[in-house]
Amino acid sequence: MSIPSSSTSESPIAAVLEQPYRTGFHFQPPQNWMNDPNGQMWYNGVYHFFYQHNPFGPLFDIRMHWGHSVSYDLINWIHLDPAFAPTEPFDINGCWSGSATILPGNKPIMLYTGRDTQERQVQNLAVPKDLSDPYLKEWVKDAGNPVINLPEGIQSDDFRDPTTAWIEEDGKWRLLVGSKRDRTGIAFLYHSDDLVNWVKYDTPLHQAPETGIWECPDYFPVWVDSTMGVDTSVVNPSKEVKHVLKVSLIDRFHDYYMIGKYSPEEEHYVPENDDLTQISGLRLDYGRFYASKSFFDPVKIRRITMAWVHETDSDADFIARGWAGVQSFPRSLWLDKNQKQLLQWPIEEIETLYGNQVSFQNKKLEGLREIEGSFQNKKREGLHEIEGITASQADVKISFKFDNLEEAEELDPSLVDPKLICAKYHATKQGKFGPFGLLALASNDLTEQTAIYFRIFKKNGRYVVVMCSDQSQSSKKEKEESDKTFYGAFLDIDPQQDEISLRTLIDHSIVESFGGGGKSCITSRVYPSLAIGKDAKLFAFNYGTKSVMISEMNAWSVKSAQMSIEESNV
Ligand code: DQQ
Repeated sequence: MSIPSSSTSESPIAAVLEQPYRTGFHFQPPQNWMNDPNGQMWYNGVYHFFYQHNPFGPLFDIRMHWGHSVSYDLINWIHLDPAFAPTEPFDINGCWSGSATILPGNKPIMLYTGRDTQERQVQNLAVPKDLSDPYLKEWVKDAGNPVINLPEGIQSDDFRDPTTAWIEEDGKWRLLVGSKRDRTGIAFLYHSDDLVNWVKYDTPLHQAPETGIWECPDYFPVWVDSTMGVDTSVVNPSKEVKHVLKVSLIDRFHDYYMIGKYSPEEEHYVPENDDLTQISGLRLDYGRFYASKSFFDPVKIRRITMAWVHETDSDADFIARGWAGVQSFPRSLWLDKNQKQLLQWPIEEIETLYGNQVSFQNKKLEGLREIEGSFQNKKREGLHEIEGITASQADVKISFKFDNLEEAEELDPSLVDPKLICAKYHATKQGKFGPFGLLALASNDLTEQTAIYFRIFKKNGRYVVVMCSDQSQSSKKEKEESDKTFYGAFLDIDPQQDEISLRTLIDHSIVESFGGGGKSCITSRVYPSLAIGKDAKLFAFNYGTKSVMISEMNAWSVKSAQMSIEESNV
């Protein structure tokens, strides 16, 4: 179907849509507060996206609603009225996060957390009122709610965010609910014959000490040898699968995941990288990306995840803007060939928004003379401007390579946290092999820029690649008004063999980067005051003393998606 145009200048929300930090192709509701993605699914030709929402204002309100938008392509969105409001004794204090499950016979249901009259967290069931409504606008909450009560010994506010349910060989449904006991994070496992009566297993599916509450658990199978997605409920898969358990750790505000095997006989999960408590724990994204939730897309046989990209400025800014919260661009995810981590990549539908393209190959960025201290780029050295596209709304793919890395600097062995490495070796500190990468949302005088860059070190006779996002110069605003953090991740590649590739989606106030074909991802939320709209620039750069070859660069202007189509216009 063709999508009609969204709100125009006569619309009351038009002024909001023209603000400089509104995104062009990252999902946002027309106004007010949004946080976690909830209950995504594809049903009868339509993608549904629900989200934690305060429909009355731009600040978090514990009495959450479920916002609801639908789409035919995951790019353009039709805005609907909230699907759930806190109205019943079992959710009167808030309809919190939850997940969709499509039952055999093609019937969707929703399981979500309610905060009841006594502010206890309980799990509730809801079904669409009218399956023939293509947008499933109205939902009926089950009269028997809550379907899962707070377990004994668990604090009333430590029990939430049910996963998509899955069916096992015994024909029974399973689901997980996030929780904690003292500082031990827990994924409780339940089973049910009918999705209404649930019984908890004595032993959780998995738990880990010193991780705090596990919010928004996400649990799904991945093929060991394919980029395609697997339905959560696959029974007797035709090929080998592993299972991913993702948990959102609020104490660290990051989404961690494990890859492992599910043992149905023992009803527990055996992770292969159980190091959630360590700095080396795997994360979906090393920047701002929280409460992610994935779903299986049967149309293109893929698994897609999205996450809340939270603001970093103040409540006063949210009020002035009239909104807060952005969603990450939908990402396909699958298991890397090495079976040790996931790969993530923006869904291909982004190409429907592509405008002008610029490209080049084999461009050398010469090494710069050695300088003392930080690089003050008054002479604009080491830069190559990428012109001819809208630099504030773009998709950029660039690959770098070196001939010989023998002279790489030794990495101080005491530096094990990549975030601290990035803070020490920031974007304007010269090295040998790096920093090199992109300067996104840069002002003409370079006083504002978000650098996404790499450095190559040697450690124990091997090469180590560090990927960083330096937000210390993203905005001229004061620290209190803007996040000046450095984000960092190791990139698991061999820079002698592999090119170092970077893909970055730039969208006014969000910079979402994928290193090494999606091995390490870093999302930044930034508020430039000069590098806005047409005044934003984009550069490839190298401030290292060694030359680097850009083997290939392709960049596209990305047109605005229609994010707030009113249903009456469809
Ligand atoms: N947000 C929801 C909770 C969830 C948290 C409340 C994660 O259900 O645990 O808005 O951001």
